[in-house]
Amino acid sequence: MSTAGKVIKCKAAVLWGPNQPLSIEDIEVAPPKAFEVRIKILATGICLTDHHAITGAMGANFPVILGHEAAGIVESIGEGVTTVKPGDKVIPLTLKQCGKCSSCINPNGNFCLEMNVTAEGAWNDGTTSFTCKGKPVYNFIVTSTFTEYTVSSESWVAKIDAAAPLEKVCLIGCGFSTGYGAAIKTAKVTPGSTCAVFGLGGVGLSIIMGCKAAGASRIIGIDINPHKFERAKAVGATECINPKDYTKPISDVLKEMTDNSVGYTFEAIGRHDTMIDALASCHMSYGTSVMVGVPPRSKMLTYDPMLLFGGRTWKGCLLGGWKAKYDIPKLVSDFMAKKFDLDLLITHVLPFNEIHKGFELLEKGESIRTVLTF
Ligand code: COD
Ligand code: ZN
Ligand code: ZN
Repeated sequence: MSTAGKVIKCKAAVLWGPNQPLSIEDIEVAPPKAFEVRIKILATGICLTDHHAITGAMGANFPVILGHEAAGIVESIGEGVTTVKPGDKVIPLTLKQCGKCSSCINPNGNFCLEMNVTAEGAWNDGTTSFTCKGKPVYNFIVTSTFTEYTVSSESWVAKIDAAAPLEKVCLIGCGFSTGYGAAIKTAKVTPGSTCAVFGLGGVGLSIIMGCKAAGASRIIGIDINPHKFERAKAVGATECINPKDYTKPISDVLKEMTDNSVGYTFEAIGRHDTMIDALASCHMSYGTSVMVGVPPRSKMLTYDPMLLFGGRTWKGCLLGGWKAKYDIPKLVSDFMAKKFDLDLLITHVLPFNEIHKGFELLEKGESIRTVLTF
């Protein structure tokens, strides 16, 4: 029996307030209105940003359904939707693409200027698509994927290859694309170059995969936790170093190791001191450093402008710089063509009802990515 046009009752993990446990609840999901898409979620990763929303480090309206790194199948579409249809495999997007604003029409922009309209977790008319116990439940970055069904807007949904394994390509919705794009799309790493990656969590590993795919000949991983080195080497790092093993600044260590030839550096930790270290570690004249880690909120950074005076480039990026609606399907095709291996990032696969265990693994630093399946 078709569910199109009807309210769907299903299970979702609802967060009623900051620092509360995620609660698996029965919720109602409204049918998609004009230009909306209702999606049956089949796999979702757990990302650090979801954890930030639980702890309050990232703002959200409550109650909320978190989750933003997923893949699923379109269940039904609202009036006017033309780019996806029921049955299509899709990835819900955390960056919309209106296709018309100055950012969308520029080949180098991916941060659509219309992004702020849905920042409150409700639609433009103030409504939400979810209810639980008679109360409206807000969405998270328009994705809300810790639920069996979600509703998104057409410009926030990308149709992907019908043969794609959803329990793997869900990572292309956030963490993988962020790191891989930082190397390929934002830094535009060149073949034969030397790269250094600060922070060897899931984002750092994805950066390494991007550097490798771009043809870098040396990729140096840097982390204060040497347990991270093995996996970093498995995804493509040619060597790994621990700043704690040296007394001199890490930028000097890298300079000596490479005969002063580090073309690209990446910061995937989210700390001011390592952002400066990464900047100082790329070549003083032609080097590029990309800030990928989310900087601490509302804190200013002081740095010596001489670091840039010689010609270095300092950049940042969101979702690796990809134009989400257009580039995410291409990344899925690249995965299908075996250009990279997502299995190297997936350390755990759990059923959705074990979501708490997934967050515990994240808190203890035991997982790179946990994928929840429905
Ligand atoms: N020096 C070297 N390594 C360090 C240091 C230090 N001082 N401090 C910590 N580290 C290491 C840790 O040992 C760890 O291995 C690594 O840094 C960080 O890894 P994780 O696993 O904590 O984090 P990730 O890889 O999941 O990445 C998260 C970031 C911290 C990079 C976070 O800022 C982020 O998610 N950035 C992506 C931003 C983005 O665009 N997201 C899209 C929307 S969610
Ligand atoms: Zn994320
Ligand atoms: Zn736009």
